[in-house]
This record gives sequence, structure tokens and C-alpha cells, in this order.
Amino acid sequence: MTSIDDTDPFTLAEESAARLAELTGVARHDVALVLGSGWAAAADQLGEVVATVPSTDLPGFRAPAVVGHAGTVRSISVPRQGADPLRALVLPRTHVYENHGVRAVAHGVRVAAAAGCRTIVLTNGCGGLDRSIPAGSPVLIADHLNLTGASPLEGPTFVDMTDLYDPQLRALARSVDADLPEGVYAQFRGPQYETPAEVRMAGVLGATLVGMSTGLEAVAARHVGLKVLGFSLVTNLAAGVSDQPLSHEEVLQAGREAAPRCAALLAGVTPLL
Ligand code: 8IG
Repeated sequence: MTSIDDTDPFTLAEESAARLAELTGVARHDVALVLGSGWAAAADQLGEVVATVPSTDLPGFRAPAVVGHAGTVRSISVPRQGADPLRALVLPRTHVYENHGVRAVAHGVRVAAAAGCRTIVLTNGCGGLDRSIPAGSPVLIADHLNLTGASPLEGPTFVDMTDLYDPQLRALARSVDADLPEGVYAQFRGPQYETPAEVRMAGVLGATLVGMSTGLEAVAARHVGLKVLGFSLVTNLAAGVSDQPLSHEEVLQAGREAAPRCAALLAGVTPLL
């Protein structure tokens, strides 16, 4: 097996996708999903799990650093009305704060593209800036601010980011849940949550949501030609927006409580992709 540091990231993704096809028995996939805090249980409702592979059996994936974050790749057969089942790939996530570098952050997205996917659904748990969107609300990501200071792209790779979060896919999501609010997601590097001043800064810059994932993955996805659909779950109001301090345990608890609504949303949307 080749390591992530000494191989071209796209060659590594091809190797990983080939191994995935072997281990799952599924030659090509159609759509990939990355399930963040609050979204993980949704996979169970998408369809029949065809195969579960520990991500460390695939070149380029890292063991997850956080309790409550998955370390498997699953192939799920999603039934569709009047068409063959959709072959969905549920991928784990590596965060910038895990310090494995941006190649590790982008790897899953690149494997999805190498596995044949045309669309990727990126989900996360995040902090909310808008008091009218309470904790437990799913939000459609309309655009992002990359405040990490990093990029998954290397060298002079000038990729257009207009309509990164596909307007047609957003319309599709609203056809499943007409009340879905839309927001701009600001990605911070973490792992500390923002100071109240940083949250105010993000708000001035146009953010509705603050988190530690998704943006760089979306950039990597656009670069390899994937259509992107993004959902956030507001698991907490961002620091200083409410008078409550933030705790990882509360975030996990809010995720558990909102899980059924997130699962229903993804179960409704995914067969339409
Ligand atoms: I869940 O309030 C979750 N993830 N940056 N801020 C940031 N990330 C988060 C937050 C939050 N909540």
C-alpha cells in the first residue's frame, strides 16, 4: 500500500477506488455521501447496505480521531421508483484539525470521483448565527467562506467556484422539504470553537453557519467535476449568539435528537440524485 505523502493524490484515489470495487463487489458508484455530526444515522434509512469496509483497508484513508465519527466506507443500494437502484457510497471524513494535511481532507472526495460518482452530498453539524434557525434545524448550504487559510488544490489550479453548491440540487432538496432554510457556511480550521468575536466577524462577512469541514471538500469536489449538495445541521448556536457555552457532548446530544429529521431529508433526496 502506498502512503498519502509520497504518491500523486489522484493516483492514490484511483488505487483506493479500485480496492473499494474489489472489497465491495460494486464496480462503480453513482453518488457519495459524507455524513457529519447528526447525519450518520441517516445511512441506515437510505437502503440496503451491500458492503461495509473499514476505511483503513483502503489506501489513503486515516483512522478517525474523534469519538462519534465513523471509520468505515459503506456501499448502499438505494431503491428508486422506475429505475435501477442508485449505488451510494458513504465515506468517512478527515478534518483539517486532525493534522494529516489537505490531501487527507480531500481524499474521500477524490475516491468518490474515481469510483464513478457524479454527485456528492456533504453534510455536517455546525454552529448557527441566526437565532431564527434553532438548534436541531437542517440548513441547505448555498455557498461558503473558506476561512481555513488552506486549499485542497496544489499548484496553479484555478478552478471556478460559481454555483459550487449546485442550484438545481438545492431546488431538488427544497422539493423534498419546502421549509429548508439556506445559509452561507464559514469553515474555520478548528479544533477550538470560535470566540464570540470570530463569530461576529463571520457574521459581518456573510456567514450563517460556522463549522470545521465541508468547504475544502466542496472545493476538491468541484475540481474533479462532482456536483455538490451540502447540508448543515445546526447543533448549537455559535459562541456568543446564545449565552450558553459550547460542549462536544451537547453537540452530540443535539445531533442525536435531530437525527430522525436529517435521516428523513436524506432518504427523500438521495433517490432523486
Ligand atoms: I457540531 O459552533 C459544531 N461544529 N466551528 N463552530 C464550529 N464548528 C462546529 C460548531 C461550532 N458546532
